[in-house]
Formats: sequence, C-alpha cells, structure tokens
Amino acid sequence: MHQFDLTDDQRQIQEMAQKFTADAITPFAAEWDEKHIFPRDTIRQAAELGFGSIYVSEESGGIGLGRLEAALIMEAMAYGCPSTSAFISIHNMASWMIDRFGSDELKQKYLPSLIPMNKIASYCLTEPSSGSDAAALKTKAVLDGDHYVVSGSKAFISGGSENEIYVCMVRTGVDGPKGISCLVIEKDMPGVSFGANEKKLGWHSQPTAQVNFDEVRVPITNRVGGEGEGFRIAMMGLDGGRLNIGACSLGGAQRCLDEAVKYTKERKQFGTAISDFQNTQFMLADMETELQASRQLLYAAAVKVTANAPDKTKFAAMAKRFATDTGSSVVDRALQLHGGYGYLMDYPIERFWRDLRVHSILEGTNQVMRMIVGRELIRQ
Ligand code: FAD
Ligand code: 2MC
Repeated sequence: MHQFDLTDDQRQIQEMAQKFTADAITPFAAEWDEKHIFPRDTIRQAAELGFGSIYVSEESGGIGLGRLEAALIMEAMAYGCPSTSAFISIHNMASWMIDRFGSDELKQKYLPSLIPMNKIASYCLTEPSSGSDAAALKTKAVLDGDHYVVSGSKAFISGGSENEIYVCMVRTGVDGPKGISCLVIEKDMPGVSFGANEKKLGWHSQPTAQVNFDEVRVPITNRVGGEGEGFRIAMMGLDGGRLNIGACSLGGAQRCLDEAVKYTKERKQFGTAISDFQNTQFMLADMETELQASRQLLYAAAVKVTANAPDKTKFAAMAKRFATDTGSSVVDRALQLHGGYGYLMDYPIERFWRDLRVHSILEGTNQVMRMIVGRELIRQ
C-alpha cells in the first residue's frame, strides 16, 4: 500500500511499525479508550524499537532517522490507536528539542532516560490565556543566581501529571517571541503541581492536565538553547510535530477506510451487499483519492523538514491542515457507511472519529495553519 518511492530501509521500518501495531496496539486500543488506560508498558515496548527517539541523533543514542520515517511510524501506530501514537510523537518532539538545541550536559542528563522512555517528556507551550497566540505566553522565569525562578501555568498539557519531564516555553525577557526561552522542568521539582485530568471527547489513552509552577527553582543549565531562543525552538519542534499529527490522521483514516470496505461488502440491504450501490463505491473512491493525495503532500513535507528546506514550515502547515481535515472527513464517511452500527462502540469507527477530531485543533489549529501558509504567500 501507498509506497511513495520508499527505500527498502523505509519499507522495513514501516513493516516493523505495522507489525508492532498489530501485535501490541490494535487488540487493546478499544479497552484503553473505554477505560481511560494509559498504556505505559506498551509505550516502553515502542521505545525498545527506537520509536521514542526517532529523530534524536545516533551520537546521542537515538535512531537518527528522518521525518518521513517518523511519519511512517506514527501513521502505522495510529492505524491501531491515534491517541497513543500522537502521545509518542509529542515525546519525540520534546526529546529532539533537547538533542538539537541542548548543551552536552543537558543531553547527558536527560536523553539516556528519555530514549528508552523510562521517563517521558511533555511539550508545554499553551497557557490558559494564550493558545493560538503562543508568543503572548506569560509564565515567568526570573534569574536568581544560577537558577531561574518559574511561576505560571501551562494548559492542556499532554502527559501532564504522568510524565516526568516538561519542556517548557517561559518568559525570560521582553513581551513577544523574542523574550521567550525554553527550560526543562522536572515533575518532582518543588513548586510543580497539576490540575485534574481533563475529561475529553477522545484521546482517552493519555492524560491531559494543567501544569502549575509556583516559584519553581530550575538550574540555568536546564535551559535549551540561548536566552530568547525558546520561541524559535518551539516552532521548529512543531514543524515536525505537525507532520506527525497529520500522519496520525492518515493512519486512523486508513484503518476506517479499510473497515468500511470490509463492512460494505458484508452488509446486505435491498437483497444485495451495500458495496454494490454506486453511491457506496463513489464514496469509497473519494475517500481513497483524498487520503492518497494528503499522504503524498505529507510525505513530501516530511522530506522537506528533514532537508531543512526554506519552505519546510509552509509545507508542514499545509500537510497538517490537509491531512487532519481529510482524515476526519474520511472517518466521518466511514461512519456513515456503517449506518447505525458505526455509532456504536461495538465497531472501532466512533473511537477514531473522536480521536481524530482534536488533530484539527492541537499543535496549531487548522486556522493557524492557513495563517502560516497565507502569510508566506503574501511575503513572497
Ligand atoms: P484559541 O487560540 O482560543 O482559538 C479558538 C478559535 O479561534 C480556534 O478556532 C482558532 O483557530 C481561532 N483563532 C484564533 N486566532 C485566530 C486568528 N488569528 N485567525 C483565525 N482564527 C483564529 N498544548 C501544549 O502546549 N502542549 C500539549 O501537550 C497540548 N496538548 C493538547 C491536548 C489536547 C487534547 C488539546 C485539546 C489541546 C492541547 N494543547 C497542547 C493545546 C492546543 O495546542 C491548543 O488548544 C490550540 O493551540 C488552540 O489554542 P486554544 O485552545 O487556546 O484556542
Ligand atoms: N521555525 C523557525 N522559526 C520560526 C518558525 C519556525 N517554524 N515559526 C516562527 N519562527 C520565528 C520567526 O521567524 C520569528 O523570528 P524573527 O522575528 O527572528 O523573524 C519568530 O519566530 C516569531 O514568529 P512570528 O512573527 O511568525 O510569530 P507570531 O506571534 O506572529 O505567530 C504563530 C506565530 C501564530 C505561527 C505561532 O504563534 C503558532 O504557531 N501558534 C499556534 C500555537 C501552537 O501551535 N500550539 C501548539 C501547542 S503543542 C500541542 O498542541 C500539542 C499537542 C503538543
């Protein structure tokens, strides 16, 4: 299926991730969703395959692959559970930020436990009063000797309260993007606390919580990159994160398309399989066409992010917008083709419908994605 001129190595990685998904994710995902189970052991098993450090460099102990390989892995795991796949993606994004921009000391301090996912990392940008306008964040970090003293709150943090490591964008200087720095904050540092686990429409296999900082003393050596570089680092992290979220939508939607093909061949109405109706075939044809088109764009964008191409941010934004909107639309049509049964938890479609819905909102809403693309077009 959908090979996009993959190399033999890329195909092997894809097959490994597909096999892992079939064995360790797909059979359990419905229960994780229904009972809100956070599958830490499965996540660690994924890390044993290198999936916790996909684009962390080999020198640092990661598997040092590119963004297309990451997309293939995320897409494959999302075929079983988009929520768990996306959770692992966020850890990859935060770990990469430490590897790419952190000092040797910082890398040695954190990466050995992050790579096997013995410790898991969250990415903390959003605040209660700044979501899309991320550069307006207010969490303050004031220098006091060789520590920053951090106070403020981060909202909607994936892994909040469960994860051990929080890669946080904080204000160390002037208003706007240039006054933002990136700090690694540990769960156990005095002054760190968490809000209640948010009750959500989907993404039930992972917690989401507010993270609060009350005069938390963070060593200056825990800064990722220079002072004032935090916003750029955060945005560069998201270039890759957005590809992965798009890939999670592709994987989830592919699963629902496959389920719809199977179901419509089995289900009979008016004396014939519903797949015999031209309406069904046309719907399936559109789903396949739109999914393939968004996959091609996403893979092309992933190659650009790996290559650090000048238009990589625009492509990552286009691919995230298109893949997540298309993914949700494909799942919605798969649900329709299942009739009333699609609405029941007896079939997996409704879970994918709920899980994919948030992909148009997080890691930058799809309106923000259009803003990034539109601004770039006008700038040219
Ligand atoms: P707002 O920014 O208030 O937007 C509300 C609406 O206004 C949206 O439709 C938006 O597109 C629109 N809008 C805003 N500005 C404009 C504009 N200029 N032009 C047009 N339309 C506009 N954040 C993290 O940092 N780390 C995480 O781990 C994390 N995990 C999340 C997990 C979940 C389940 C959810 C739901 C969110 C998570 N987020 C996380 C936060 C997420 O990134 C934000 O919700 C998102 O960026 C939108 O911000 P907001 O919710 O404040 O919405
Ligand atoms: N790579 C490198 N640098 C970047 C960049 C990128 N992708 N994007 C922006 N920058 C730089 C940019 O070049 C500028 O630097 P300079 O002034 O030196 O030229 C600086 O950062 C500020 O950029 P902008 O002027 O574009 O900043 P602005 O405030 O206008 O808006 C916007 C930026 C709207 C694109 C950004 O705030 C944004 O992405 N908002 C959405 C927030 C978001 O995605 N949140 C996701 C949270 S994580 C999550 O949801 C999870 C589930 C983990």
